[in-house]
Amino acid sequence: MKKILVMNGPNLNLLGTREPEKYGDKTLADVEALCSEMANKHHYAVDFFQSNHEGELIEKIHEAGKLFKAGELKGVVFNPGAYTHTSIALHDAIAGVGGLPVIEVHISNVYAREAFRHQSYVSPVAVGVLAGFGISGYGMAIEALISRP
Ligand code: CA2
Repeated sequence: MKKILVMNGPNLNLLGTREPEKYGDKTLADVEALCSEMANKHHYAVDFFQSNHEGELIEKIHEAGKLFKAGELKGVVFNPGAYTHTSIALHDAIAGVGGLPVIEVHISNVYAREAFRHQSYVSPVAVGVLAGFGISGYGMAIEALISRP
């Protein structure tokens, strides 16, 4: 079965434990279950990965690039957390693997928050961006990825 990689960056392992007013009360395990259900419905499998380390996220993108080229991966749904707003290295990793479709997801509407969250280094190398739909955004991103030719 072809795969979709769902990646989450720093602090998203804390989902559902604090700040429910910003990020809701669902946990990362709930996000994984939602993603698997959505993907399985369309006969795709999900590889789910979270890291608090920029280098590990970069290495996972490199690995995803290889799997995409081999025809084993449809693409990536990626919530880069705060690295969205800081990481030229993640931008370069996505650009560097060439052609890997990445959909950027944010649980909160980053454009309705602090100005420093309005800049994304990932958006210019993403095929699309979803923000502000809570964890449902992950499901929407999976459907968007699958509907791509
Ligand atoms: O809205 C999003 O999904 C964000 O990517 C979440 C990041 C934030 O830095 C981005 O600007 C927007 C923060 C993730 C931290 O998640 C926590 C969840 C619960 C409790 C504490 C942190």
